Amino acid sequence: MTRVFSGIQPTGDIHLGNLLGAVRNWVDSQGATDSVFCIVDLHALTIPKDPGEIGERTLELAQVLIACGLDPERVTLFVQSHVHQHAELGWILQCNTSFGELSRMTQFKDKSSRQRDFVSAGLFTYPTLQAADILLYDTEQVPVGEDQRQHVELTRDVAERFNSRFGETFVLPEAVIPPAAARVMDLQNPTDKMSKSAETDAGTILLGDDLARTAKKIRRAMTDSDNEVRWDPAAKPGVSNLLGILGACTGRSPEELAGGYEQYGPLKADTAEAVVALLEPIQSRLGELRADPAETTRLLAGGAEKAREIAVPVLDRVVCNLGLQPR
Ligand code: ATP
Ligand code: LTN
Repeated sequence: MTRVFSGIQPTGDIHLGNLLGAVRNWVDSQGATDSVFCIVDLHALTIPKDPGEIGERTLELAQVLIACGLDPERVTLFVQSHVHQHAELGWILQCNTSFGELSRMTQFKDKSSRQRDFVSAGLFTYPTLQAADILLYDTEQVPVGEDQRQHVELTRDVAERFNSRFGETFVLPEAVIPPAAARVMDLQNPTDKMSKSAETDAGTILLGDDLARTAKKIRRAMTDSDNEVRWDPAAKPGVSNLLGILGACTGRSPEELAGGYEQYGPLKADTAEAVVALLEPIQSRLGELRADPAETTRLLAGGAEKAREIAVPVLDRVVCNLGLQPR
């Protein structure tokens, strides 16, 4: 089976865009692939946080992922800092990546320009830790959003360079980017993507939101004034976003759905109903998991054990090919 690896940062609350654009694809691929999913808490350290915050959010994110249907029996779900090999390989790869390569990373340019007081060295070397995440598992495919393509390309370049200097060591991974239709837009600002970091949450559907509030946010979604229901993301971003969400929830195409509506009202009502139906069972499972946090902790410990079974021999291979003194 194809080895798949992806990582998600424990920052911010998970929203409908994350669910429909990423997490649901992970859930659907269980069983057909050999998947490893990592909550990348060490990556979250690159931007200053209060003590304890990352730990709390890590547990929450694990609960959300499991509530969304990720099954720790069928995939490997674990926390990055629980598997020391990530940090160790991250250092080795830092020493095989050039300053120039890292300087070209657009995520660094973006994120560093938004930090006023303190730009950590870790924010700059972040992509080498991400490369370690991926290469430690002999990963073939990395499902990520378009914004991460550059980091996966860098990972390939670093792996190729290492292989040519030290002999065949790493499998070369490939980014798998979902189609743009999987992009959920902000309900109030439909030309921007739905995002954790939006200024207000009126256009964002959080997975933990009260369902009555969720339905209300959808009924109040921004649409345009001509009152014609048509799938046309460029000319009619608000209506197309609702059709896209309804389509993603019901497994139908947005174009086909558009033909069934004459007015915005019924489209909004049906979209609200479909989203509530999607979120209801997730919230009820989330409630159970929150009532028993020890269960999630136990599942994560099991995940880290499975992860180490793959990561330890790969790091041994790296150390051996580098020619360090055997341990
Ligand atoms: P931020 O809002 O801070 O940019 P984010 O909400 O984009 O964060 P990430 O942690 O960067 O979330 O992404 C997690 C996953 O969710 C990625 O695979 C990303 O492509 C996907 N994703 C994020 N937002 C959307 C969206 N609006 N529609 C579809 N997929 C999304
Ligand atoms: N950089 C990614 C998160 C991430 C990741 C990974 C994704 C860290 N390590 C390994 C795929 C594979 C982000 O910011 N979304």
